[in-house]
Amino acid sequence: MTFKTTAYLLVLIVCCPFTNNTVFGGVVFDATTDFSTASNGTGAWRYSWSNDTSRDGNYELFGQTGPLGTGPGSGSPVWHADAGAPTAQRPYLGINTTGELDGSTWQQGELGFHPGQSGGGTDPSMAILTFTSPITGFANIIFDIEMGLNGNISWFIDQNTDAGNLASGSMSSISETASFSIADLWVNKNDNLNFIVASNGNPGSDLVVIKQAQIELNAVPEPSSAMLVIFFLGTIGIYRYWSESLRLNSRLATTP
Ligand SMILES: [Ca+2]
Ligand SMILES: [Ca+2]
Repeated sequence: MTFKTTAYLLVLIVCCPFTNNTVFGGVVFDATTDFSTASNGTGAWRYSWSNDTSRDGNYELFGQTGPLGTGPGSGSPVWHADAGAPTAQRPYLGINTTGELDGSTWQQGELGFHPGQSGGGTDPSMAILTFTSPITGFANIIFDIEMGLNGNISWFIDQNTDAGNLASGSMSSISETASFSIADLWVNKNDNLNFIVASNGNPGSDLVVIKQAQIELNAVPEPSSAMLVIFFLGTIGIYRYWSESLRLNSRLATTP
């Protein structure tokens, strides 16, 4: 076997494993349209809370659903922390389905969350909207929030824990807004992107409305496209080499 043939065969061997990769890219996840009170903990989005303000990435899933007991969005089915009807002073997260405003800017159809106070006490607490990446790749994130009441909150966007903080800020008056966007953020499969609202002191009137929370995921650029080109060039090369050899052989055979 000549050097040329060996080289072509090596190209084929290297390229073949890359041609079966599944293409997964450009998929958009939207926290509002994807929201569900059917289950928590199995989908791309999860809804959690914390009894303290440690952003350690270890948060308690909301285990209860029920109609919000009082205040803006009253009557809307929300995820919350306690058995029984949720009160407005405890952590909750859900969509305003009733259109009840009660002095807030939380419109019908919008996702809102409230950090509340710690269970059985008055210490600050947190509400957390988590997106878990189903793939390794790049994420484009758009996140817009608005203060729904005259509370005082701090917010954070962490990749897994506070060590991976991407952005933070605070809001202290109704209708105040905050925005965050990032392009091509590297995420590993099962990385958690945590959108956190903390009560920042007094838990009263800490309603935060999510105007937009979208994540577009793009898989790592597939080696298959580039490798397929090399694969086909290699195949053509082998064919040409083989046909040239045949021609040469037949010429030699007919040479007296
Ligand atoms: Ca914790
Ligand atoms: Ca507060």
